[in-house]
Amino acid sequence: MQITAEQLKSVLHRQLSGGAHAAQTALCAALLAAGFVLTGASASAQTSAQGKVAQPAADCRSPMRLATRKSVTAAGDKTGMVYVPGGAFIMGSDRQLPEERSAHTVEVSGFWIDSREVTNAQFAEFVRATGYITHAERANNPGSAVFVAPSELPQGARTSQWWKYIESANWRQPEGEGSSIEGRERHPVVHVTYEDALAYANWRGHDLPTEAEWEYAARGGDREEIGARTAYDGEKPIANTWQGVFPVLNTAEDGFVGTAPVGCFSPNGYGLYDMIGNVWEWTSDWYRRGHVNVAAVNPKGPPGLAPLAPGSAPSRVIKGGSHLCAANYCARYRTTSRQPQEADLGTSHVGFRTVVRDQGSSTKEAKANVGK
Ligand SMILES: [Ca+2]
Repeated sequence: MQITAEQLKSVLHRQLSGGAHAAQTALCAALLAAGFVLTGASASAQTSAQGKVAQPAADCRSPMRLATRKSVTAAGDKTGMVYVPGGAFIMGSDRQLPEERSAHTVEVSGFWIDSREVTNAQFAEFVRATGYITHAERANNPGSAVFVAPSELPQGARTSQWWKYIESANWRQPEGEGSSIEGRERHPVVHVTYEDALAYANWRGHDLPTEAEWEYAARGGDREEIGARTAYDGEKPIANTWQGVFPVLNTAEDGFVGTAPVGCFSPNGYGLYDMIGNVWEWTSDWYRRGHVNVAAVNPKGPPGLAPLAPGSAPSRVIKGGSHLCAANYCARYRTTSRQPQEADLGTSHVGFRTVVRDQGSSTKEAKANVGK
């Protein structure tokens, strides 16, 4: 049976939900019969809709600015950061998912933010300098959550069907024992908890962004609710997300099955890469469902909250979506999207970037640094 790319896109555009399981099952059976390859923990490449092996974007493996960076050890060093001028914007959305409501006016002061997600190479430099041991590497509670594609389309949408807690998984070996980050030095570091991310940020003299700062930066200068950046320009992927049928079929039309090296897709209006897709990013806000509809200046989110589920840790807000977000599941690859993440749990699709609050930077300095 032949399935064309147009037919696949037609199905995806229906935004299949969990309630359309029969349709998903039929689609998967047809796609498998047509020669598609299922994703799997050991998969390194996928068969595309044309039957060819999907390859990363050609210019993405070449050395770029990161390779020529100075060593990042000086506290407050702004190498690799851009300045985002302060201003007001509409935070949240009344047109999307319930947790994004209510849209409200927020003003943020100017700040510096990493132009790219923190990489394995950068995190390794921090660990070498400090001897830091991440949550997932600690003897009292080792391990982290790893996405493992099921061999067939699961019933319902229970996350335990594709998330596996692997005791040997950590940032050094993202898929557990036997895996490594060799060749992934420029990929975003993953399996870092909030505490791990904050430790790295503090070592650089930086902080983690608030949700308001992150969302404002992700808009790239677009202050309104409508028109905020997403993962697609029409039908063309412009960020690393999941094309196909999550969690079993990853066609990788964007060139990447898992994480991508940072900076492989076009930057937003501030010169920031991968704000949408690749990995979710930690913010410092505690998670609550929805926004309070009150105008705010430099909001920091609610005070510490109770766990969302018994026995779990309180959750922070993560932003931007990841390589696992598909049209039929998650689909949170928008600037206003948000999700809770237990603060003490790392996963294979959550990373971070850092900020420096420097309200004294001049407009001239800001303009000079946009895109760097
Ligand atoms: Ca992808």
